[in-house]
Amino acid sequence: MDTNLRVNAKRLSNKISELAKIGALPGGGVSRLALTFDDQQGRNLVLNWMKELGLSITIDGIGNVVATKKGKYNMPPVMMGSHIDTVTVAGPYDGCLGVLAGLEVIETLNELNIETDMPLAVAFFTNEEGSRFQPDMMGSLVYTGELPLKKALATFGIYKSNVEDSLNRIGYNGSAPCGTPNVAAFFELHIEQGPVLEREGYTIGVVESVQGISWTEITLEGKSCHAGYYPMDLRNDAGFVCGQITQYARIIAKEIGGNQVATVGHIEYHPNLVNVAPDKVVMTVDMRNPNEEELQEAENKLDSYLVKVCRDEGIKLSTKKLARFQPTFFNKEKVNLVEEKAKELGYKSRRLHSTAGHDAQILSKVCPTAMIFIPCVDGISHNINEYAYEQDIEAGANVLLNVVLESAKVKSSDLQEMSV
Ligand code: HGY
Ligand code: MN
Ligand code: MN
Repeated sequence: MDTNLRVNAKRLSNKISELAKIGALPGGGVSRLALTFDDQQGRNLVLNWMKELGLSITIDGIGNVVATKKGKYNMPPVMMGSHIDTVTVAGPYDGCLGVLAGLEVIETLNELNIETDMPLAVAFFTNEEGSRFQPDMMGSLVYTGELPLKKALATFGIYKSNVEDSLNRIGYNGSAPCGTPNVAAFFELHIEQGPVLEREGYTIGVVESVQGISWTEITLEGKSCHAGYYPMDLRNDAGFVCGQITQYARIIAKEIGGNQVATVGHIEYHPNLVNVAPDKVVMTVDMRNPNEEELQEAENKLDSYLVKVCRDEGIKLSTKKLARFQPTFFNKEKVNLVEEKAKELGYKSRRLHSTAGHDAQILSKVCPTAMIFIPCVDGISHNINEYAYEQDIEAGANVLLNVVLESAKVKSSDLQEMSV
């Protein structure tokens, strides 16, 4: 007999659409870059929903918000969460689904008057995307103590303001301590952001791991010159080298093959004028691979190529690692629980690794962690046409609800231990 509980999918979908109105783009999609006023408005809305659910709320020094529902016993909570900051061409689901599904779980339990043994918490972490301030997963890195708060606050972003000023400006520089995580287990529901589940007809993705990530910022300094007359063989054209690197990123992915991916996503030319060969270019290369050795091979290929092309063109090279995460493997027992609950609930599921970075990969360092994926149409994300069907959202939230209920039970053996 299936004793699993179910969420109210309509209520969850309404919240997702409500939140997506904040930072809505004229042609569709959402833009709520971390620590902007749109992010502030999104935070305020979610905070209101947390208060309406009677949750006790803490905000820490990097702006992470944790909302807790009391349990029978006063002990670390089972936490659900993700992020509500977005890229500038986002859809309504990336990150927000995990946070709002967490609130839906709480609301369902409140309605049924269910108090779990262990407390439950719903969190959103600051600047998961890392688009404005690097590295990505900045808030959860500070929450778990992996990134010192001071260092994060001093980070300058692509708009030349730093995290501290931006956080103060939106009023989310909280007082709760950072770096002393208080979590019994962590679960993150997320859209797959890839085509596998949809293409193969699965409803639930049982995520076993997250691939390694390497973000490099490259600064190329040459000499500007008149685009018209200066002899080609005398030029130190930073733009030309930028083009070579952009193409070579794709060659690295092809040469290494397998799951290797690479892209140049950000380029700033100076002076960025039609008739001046650029004297300075700042660009980024994002490379990822579930296999750490292959990712290191990709980094080595890039590094030696940079030295060669800069020497050939007489360009001064400097590089900075913006983010570097090794492949992360989730807690086997929690991964099995996700698979078991998906099966009990009658959802077709398969195991897979995550190609995108997530807060869960950071929380997995401090507590047993697992992720639940649902399909997104054509696998697209970081794109205004990102879309997930309501029945898949419902399935993902139902699995989250029942996985968390199971995880929040205190075994009698633990009780004896606690009572001594
Ligand atoms: O880049 C990522 O994988 C994530 O969206 N921050
Ligand atoms: Mn995300
Ligand atoms: Mn994202």
